[in-house]
Amino acid sequence: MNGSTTSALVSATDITKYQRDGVVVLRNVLTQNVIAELSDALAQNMQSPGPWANEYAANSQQGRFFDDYVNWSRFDAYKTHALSGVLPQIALALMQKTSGRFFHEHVLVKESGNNQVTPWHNDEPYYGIDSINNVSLWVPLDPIPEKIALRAIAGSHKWGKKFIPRKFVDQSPYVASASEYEPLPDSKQLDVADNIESFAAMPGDLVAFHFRTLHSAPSTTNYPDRRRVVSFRYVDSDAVWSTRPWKTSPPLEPKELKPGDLLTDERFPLIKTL
Ligand SMILES: O=C(O)CCC(=O)C(=O)O
Repeated sequence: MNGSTTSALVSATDITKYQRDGVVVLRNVLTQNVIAELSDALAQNMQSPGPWANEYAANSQQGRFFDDYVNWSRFDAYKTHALSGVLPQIALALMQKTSGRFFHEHVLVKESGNNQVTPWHNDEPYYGIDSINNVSLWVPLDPIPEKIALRAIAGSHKWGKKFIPRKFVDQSPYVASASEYEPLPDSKQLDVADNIESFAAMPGDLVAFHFRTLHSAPSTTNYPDRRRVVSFRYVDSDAVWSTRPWKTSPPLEPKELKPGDLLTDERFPLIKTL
């Protein structure tokens, strides 16, 4: 059997929407207990950043934009909720698979008064893996009103284009040109693209999006609170190790893996339907 069954968490309509649009919001799928555990882990993570943590705030006059990733083996709550409970089951249901792998978690914290827009981008060109069937589960730990909501261009995962990634710190492209890749369209053009969906959300909700789906998020310049998010990223069992014409993000070492190898490596734990 290929597909997993639908559940109270993910309806057939959600799965159809995800596969058609490459993005869907799921409401009230995480308990406040899970949110509290992830919030504690994130606080510890900010106290003890990993080697690949970043601060994107341009100067000390504004709130932080902190991000970090691949810390799940250091913080139990990340690991527990990445590998058991509802998140892997939601990922498998959306991918319509009975097994897959956890890729990594990524935390993104914008404090009040941060002027950094998360630029329009899709995630696939940053990653050192190739995967057709995958999903990121963007889990907000704070209320996300419309003015700071994640935006996504529905259907962009099927555009069949490979975009040169942008640096979050200044929105510049990683490289001027690269074979098979093209520059991202201008942000102002994407801001008015057809099919933009915007996801105001509450803790307990999540936004699921495909690695090829273009997405962005506003700054918190005039927003009075912080905005904490953990994105949990999953792939199906067909995902393979790959290279890019630039340093990948996260900058994982190949170790034993060669391009084209399945991700049979303890860094990418297996997930299965219950
Ligand atoms: O939360 C954000 O600002 C962006 C999130 C994002 O780019 C991601 O999770 O891939």
